[in-house]
Amino acid sequence: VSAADLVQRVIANEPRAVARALRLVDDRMPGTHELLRALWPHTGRATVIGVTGNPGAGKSTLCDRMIGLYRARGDRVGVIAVDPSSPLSGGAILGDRLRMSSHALDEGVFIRSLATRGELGGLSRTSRDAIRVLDASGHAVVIVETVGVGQDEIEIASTAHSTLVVTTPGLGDEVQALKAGLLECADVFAVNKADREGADAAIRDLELMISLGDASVLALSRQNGSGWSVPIIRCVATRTEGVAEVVAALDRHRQWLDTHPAGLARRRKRLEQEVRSSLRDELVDTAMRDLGPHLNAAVDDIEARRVDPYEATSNLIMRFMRAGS
Ligand SMILES: Nc1nc2c(ncn2[C@@H]2O[C@H](COP(=O)(O)OP(=O)(O)OP(=O)(O)O)[C@@H](O)[C@H]2O)c(=O)[nH]1
Ligand SMILES: [Mg+2]
Repeated sequence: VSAADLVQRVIANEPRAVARALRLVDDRMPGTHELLRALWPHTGRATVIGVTGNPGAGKSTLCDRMIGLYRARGDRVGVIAVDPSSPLSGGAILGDRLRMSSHALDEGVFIRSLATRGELGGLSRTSRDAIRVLDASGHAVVIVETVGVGQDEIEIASTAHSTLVVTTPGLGDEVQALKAGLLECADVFAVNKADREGADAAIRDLELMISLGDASVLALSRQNGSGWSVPIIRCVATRTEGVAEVVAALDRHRQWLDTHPAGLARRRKRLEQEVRSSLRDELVDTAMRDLGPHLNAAVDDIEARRVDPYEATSNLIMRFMRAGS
């Protein structure tokens, strides 16, 4: 198929074309750039929701039930399940697929897993581009599920319009550190598995952490006077309890983003971040293409202590700039 043909078929939401476009993006095949540029005018309509939280918190189950509610109001839903980079939690993708399998036969739901490539920033770029493909193909809601264990995963979740952080009662201290990172990016909290003991304590815990977090500069810029305070919603995903409240909170957050000055400022900041990271990715890619052979030589020189790493880097940059001019 020709590139223009693929674009038309993606926009028409032909499942095979969408799958093909996602594969292109995932493998960064030649032509990816052109495809994304051609799709860009057709993007910007989807609401992107990042779902993150500790392993096994019930993210996929909750997503499955949220999809049900979005479908009931006629929204098409795209899901990107990001494979955790940690080999410890490998195999989660199968779980994700399984947990959302109730929508497997629904043509209005497109679920796709993305694998970690291991290169810096690679995964967040791939997921951002995959979101664009699902947006262009007319999915009103795009959900990105990541396990909130690494910086990468949290970053991906926070490129979304709204970030839903899922936690569970009774996780204990090991999760406090994890929570601190998650806390910063949460727009909505779901305390899932509220059928278990300790849900009240978990909610109090979160309220406390959020109020303490208020004191930090970062949290201040996010909350005070911003017109948005992070709701904490109790749910039991397996019984579809609290799920409508989660969806409603996410709707309200999207409304806030579109109308409140602080929300608009945040959207603008996200775009700026995207351009920065896109610039970084493209620069590094281009530089590596040009400098590939010289990189080895530089490493040889550093190893033999003929040059220090700082000068070696400056030399490479100078060489790259000369090549470009
Ligand atoms: N008791 C109880 N169990 C739940 C609830 N929600 C999910 N579970 C169970 O928790 C387990 C993990 O659920 P998943 O939805 O796969 O969790 P996840 O966060 O997507 O897991 P990973 O993607 O592997 O990190 C499954 O056995 C679910 O049935 C709940 O509200 N209550
Ligand atoms: Mg999952």
